[in-house]
Amino acid sequence: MRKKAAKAKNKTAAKKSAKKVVRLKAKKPAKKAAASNGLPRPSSKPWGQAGRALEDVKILDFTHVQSGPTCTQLLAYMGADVIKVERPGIGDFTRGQLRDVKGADSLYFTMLNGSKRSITIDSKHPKGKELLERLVKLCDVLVENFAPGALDRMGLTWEHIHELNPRMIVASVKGFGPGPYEECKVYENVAQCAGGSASTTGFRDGPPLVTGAQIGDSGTGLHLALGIVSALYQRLRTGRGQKVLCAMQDGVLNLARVKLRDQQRLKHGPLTEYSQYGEGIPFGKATPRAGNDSGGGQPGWILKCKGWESDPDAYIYFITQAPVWGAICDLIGKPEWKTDSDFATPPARLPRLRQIFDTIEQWTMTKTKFEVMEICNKHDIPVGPILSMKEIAEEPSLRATGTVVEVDHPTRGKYLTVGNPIKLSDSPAAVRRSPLLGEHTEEILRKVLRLSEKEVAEIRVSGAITAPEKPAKAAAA
Ligand code: CAO
Repeated sequence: MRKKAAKAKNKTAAKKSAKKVVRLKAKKPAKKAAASNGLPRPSSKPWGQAGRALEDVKILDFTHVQSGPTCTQLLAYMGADVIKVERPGIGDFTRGQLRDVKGADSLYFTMLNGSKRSITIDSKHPKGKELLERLVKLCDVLVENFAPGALDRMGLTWEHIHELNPRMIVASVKGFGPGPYEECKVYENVAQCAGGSASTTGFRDGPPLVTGAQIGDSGTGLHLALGIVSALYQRLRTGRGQKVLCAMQDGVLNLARVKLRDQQRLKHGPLTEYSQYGEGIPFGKATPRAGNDSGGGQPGWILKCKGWESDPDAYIYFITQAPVWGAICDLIGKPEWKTDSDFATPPARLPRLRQIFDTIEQWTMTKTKFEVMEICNKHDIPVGPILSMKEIAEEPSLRATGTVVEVDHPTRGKYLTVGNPIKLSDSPAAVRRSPLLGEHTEEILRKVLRLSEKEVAEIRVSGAITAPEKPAKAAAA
């Protein structure tokens, strides 16, 4: 009996555990479904061969100059089909600006419009308007950086676009957001000044300075690209487009946020990491210009290296990061500073930064910037050689990663451009040369808008895509 009972017990246990197994098995697919979040199965294609990130996205690109084109070029690198609309016979104004090769599109244009297609349409011509409306219906995103009101004057108000295509995302760069300056035209340096960069750049005893990096134009273009990709993602849920606005003033301020941080810190005392603190110079009411002081809590400065007398770029940025202070002292021949109470701790060093950097410079001046870099990196000391654009253009590692790319152009020959600085492991960037003015007009009319030969011929003579031509018969007569 006991045996029978034991057997029965075992059977029930076995059944229970079987049920458990079954239950576990049954749970698995449910778990899988939850994890998939409605996404397709992971592709089994080799990395980089599953299409590109924005492959199915069509962009109607009304951008010009720098801010907007930076954005759409990045989207094109990510795989979007970017159709750049340009005025017939003129195009993006920058095609002819800062021209270095006679008759060829300028580097200003070519380096901001790679991997795009160009269609010429006169947006003020009735037939041109018709073509644009058809493109609006087909595209996912319209990007523009005209002066305020210009798009509306073309008849492409948000309401009209939304009516034609409720899924359309309309992305704009403007100089300022809503407010007293919203009607103003804005270029790079205006934005650097209005966004707080210029007042905080330069030396304390000199005028405000603008930076070489185009944080107003290219910086805002980057912000806009993020806005567009986010709107595309939201559209997957909502099914509708939205307006994306990036004001250049806001973009610059976002990049200068550490200076707004310092503005607020001023209420509570001096900014001790600024060298003016160590020099005993009182702070005013606003964040001052900090020369080459580092923006973070680890003091740094630009120091001369061997050859500085003749080479304007023989300098290095040197950071006296606290954890490697001992190594720095040994390198520069000041081992006693490791224990000297005037130098041993970061707070003790703050009033003596000038003296410290002058002493480090005596050492860096005996070496080239690359030698300093090599020696310091062995000790984990953060330093940055001041690289000239010539050195960057010739740097093999930047070529190898596709950050600097050489492309061939039919009228200017080979030129260097900046490839995609954002590397996606499954979506390698395809960097192509910039298009000639209207190079893809007919291709787009035929293949995107699916117009017949007759329709294309009619448009050609209408003056909507080129300067009006005489019809063949009239020309022959
Ligand atoms: N067909 C017909 N007309 C066209 C056209 C086309 N395909 N493309 C553009 N145009 C017209 C526009 O309709 C506009 O005409 P209206 O003023 O009569 O409506 C005109 O060309 C030029 O537009 P714009 O005012 O934008 O150009 P601009 O050279 O006078 O100003 C800029 C340039 C950059 C100051 C201004 O566009 C701007 O403030 N943009 C927003 C901020 C920005 O992006 N600045 C970055 C510039 S990069 O440093």
